[in-house]
Amino acid sequence: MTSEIETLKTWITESDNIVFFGGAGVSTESGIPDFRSVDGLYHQKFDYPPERILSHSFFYQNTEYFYRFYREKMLPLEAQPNTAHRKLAELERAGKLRAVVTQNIDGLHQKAGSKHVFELHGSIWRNNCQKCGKFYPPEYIRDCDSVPRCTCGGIVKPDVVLYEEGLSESCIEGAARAISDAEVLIVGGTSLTVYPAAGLIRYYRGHKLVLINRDETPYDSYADLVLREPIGEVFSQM
Ligand code: CNA
Repeated sequence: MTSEIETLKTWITESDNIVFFGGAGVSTESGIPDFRSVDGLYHQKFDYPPERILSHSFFYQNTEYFYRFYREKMLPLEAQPNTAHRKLAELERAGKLRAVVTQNIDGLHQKAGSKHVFELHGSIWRNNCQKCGKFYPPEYIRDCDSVPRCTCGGIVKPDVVLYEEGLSESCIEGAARAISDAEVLIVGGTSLTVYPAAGLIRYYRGHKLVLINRDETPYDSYADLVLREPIGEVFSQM
C-alpha cells in the first residue's frame, strides 16, 4: 500500500465530517464514458461539437437531433454503481460522510444508497413537460422515436442543466455550505474545468483536500494529497 493511500485511510478513519465532490470519472468504471478523457465523448466525431448539442439554444433549435444524441449517449439506465459509489454510500451510513456533491446526472450515487446528494447538473431520472410540468420517467424518453411529447402536447425535457442554463441556487448554496464546513474534502473523477461547479471547491477551508483523478487538474497544486489512480481502485483499499 502506498503512503498516499495510508494517509487517506487515516484521514477517513479519524473524521466524521467528510464531503465528496465528484464528476464523470466516478462513473467510468460503471461503463459510462466521461467527456474529456481520451476515450471520452469529446474525442468522438459528431455533426456538431457535444458542447453545442448539449446547449439550451440547440435544444430548442434542433430538438430532434438533440434527442437522437441524448438517447444514444446520455441515458445509461442499466448502469450499476461501482466500488466508489458503494463505498461513499457506506461512509454516509456509518455517519462519516456528510454529503456527496456531484456534477453527474446518472443517479448512480442514489442507486448505491447515498441519501444526501447535491446534483449540481440535475438528473436524467427526472423529466418534465415544458408546458404543464407533468413528470415523466427516463424510460419514456428512451422509448420515444422522436421528440418526447406530453399528453398536453408540450415537449418533455430532462431536468439536466444544459450549457447556457443556470444551476439551481438552492443546490449551489447547500453544496457550498457542506464544502465550507467539511473537515476532509475528497475530490475525484473530475477535470475541474466546468464552471461554476469546479469553483465550489474554493469554499473549502480545511487542510485535508484530497484529489483522486487519472489526469492532472488545475487544482493539483492546492491539494494536500494527490492520487493519480482509478477512483474505484482507491476506494477498494479504504
Ligand atoms: P470530465 O471533464 O470528462 O473529466 C473527467 C475526469 O475524470 C478526467 O480528468 C479523467 O482523467 C478522470 N477520470 C476518468 N475516469 C476515471 C477513473 N476511473 N478514476 C479517476 N479519474 C478518472 O468530467 P467532469 O465531471 O469534470 O465534467 C463535468 C461534466 C461532465 C458535467 O457537466 C457532467 O454532467 C458531465 N458528464 C456526466 C456523466 C455522468 O453523469 N456519468 C458522463 C459524462 C459527462
